[in-house]
Amino acid sequence: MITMKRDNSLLWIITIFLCLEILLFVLIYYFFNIPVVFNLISSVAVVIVVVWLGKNKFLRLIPQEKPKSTVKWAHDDNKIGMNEKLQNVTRKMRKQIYDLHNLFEVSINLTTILEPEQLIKSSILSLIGQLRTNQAIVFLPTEKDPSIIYPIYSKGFSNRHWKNCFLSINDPVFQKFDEKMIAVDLQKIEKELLNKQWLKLIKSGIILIAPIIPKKQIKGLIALGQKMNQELFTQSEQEIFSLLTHFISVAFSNSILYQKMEQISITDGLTGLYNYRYFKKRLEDEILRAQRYNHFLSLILFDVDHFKNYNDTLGHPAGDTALKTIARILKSTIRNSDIAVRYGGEEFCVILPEEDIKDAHNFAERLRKKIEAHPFQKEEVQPGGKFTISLGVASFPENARSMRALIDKTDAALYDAKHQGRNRTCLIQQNNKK
Ligand code: GH3
Ligand code: MG
Ligand code: MG
Repeated sequence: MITMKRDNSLLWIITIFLCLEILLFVLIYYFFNIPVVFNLISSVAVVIVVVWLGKNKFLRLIPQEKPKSTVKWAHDDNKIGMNEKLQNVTRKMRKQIYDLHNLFEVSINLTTILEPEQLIKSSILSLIGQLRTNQAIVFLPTEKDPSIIYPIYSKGFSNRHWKNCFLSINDPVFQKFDEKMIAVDLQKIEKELLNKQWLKLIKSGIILIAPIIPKKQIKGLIALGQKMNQELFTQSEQEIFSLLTHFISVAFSNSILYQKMEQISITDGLTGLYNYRYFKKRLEDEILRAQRYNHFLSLILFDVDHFKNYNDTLGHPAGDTALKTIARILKSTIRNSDIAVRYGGEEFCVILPEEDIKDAHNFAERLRKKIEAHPFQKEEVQPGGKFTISLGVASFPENARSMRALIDKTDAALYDAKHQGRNRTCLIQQNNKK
């Protein structure tokens, strides 16, 4: 501690000097009888003025350290210790603010990703960056069985660990994740891991695990390997991992919902085939692709024969069932690359990329025969006693060079099929003007 003190030394020198001067004058007067009264009075006056000025105005204030006693040193030591502690707390708080800021940014980024696969990849990268590890893996179920999860994407782990690896979400370990979803250190619960699959995970180097729980229901698992600096994960890092997994769970649930909505917007509700909106966009894309790569592309349009009669006789629900059956037969006939669409009402169409008119005609005939052969409910009510369809076929670039022209030509071919007696396939004629 530093205090301020007056410097009186100069004052004392002047005072002593003047006192000596007075003493000298007195001695001169005493021994030599020389009148020095005036000198004496003036000297006394000077002394008084100097002392007064020195006391009140002109003396410097100089800094001075307090005398050090042992008691005060101990006190200072305490203060230095406190300072260090405060600095440590400040450092920790700064790091936490930095981590929270990063977490906030990462969470915002993740919620903007609507494609589930892209989301999983970005999540893994975020985890690796935030928690300074170079190993992370995500387990998710397949569509078939939501209760079994498999490693679907990993970074930093050797793939050989994940051969035949799967976990059941009904495993008791998953009960450890309470509502707070705090991450679990696998090594700490090693004794409770009865399933061999968990031991595989430990062997592969997994340390922390946290569940993907979008709506209080476990949908998957995220696991982390060792930190880059080989140190243990701190409590706060485990909390960050839990928080991030929570964000990922919410973002994952949103992306699945978005995917479903997107699917619904392009799907026909009754038959599950693509709808007209998707058809238009997809045909446009396929024609562009066929143009770019010089490929064929065929289009088939078909319509149920005398469907009004079927509906009127057997009722609308029976008609709906028949439409669903057509869709099922159609799906079982197309290749993966073909696009089956409910064009509207009882009309359907199929886009056949890279198929020429001959292949498309073969496909159409195969489909027509399948429908004709299928025992539709009470089909004897139909004229001719059979439930049948008529089909029109046209091809790009043979019959049409634009999307609109291709649709018109296919429609014209279907019109021909109806007019030639139904239950048949017609190709567009080069000279067909309809
Ligand atoms: P054509 O052989 O000339 O095609 O005769 P059609 O009776 O099939 O033709 P029309 O256009 O006269 O009748 C189509 C019928 O399809 C009328 C309509 O009630 C029925 N329909 C359209 N959409 C649906 C649907 O979603 N469900 C059911 N049950 N019927 C539908
Ligand atoms: Mg029709
Ligand atoms: Mg019809």
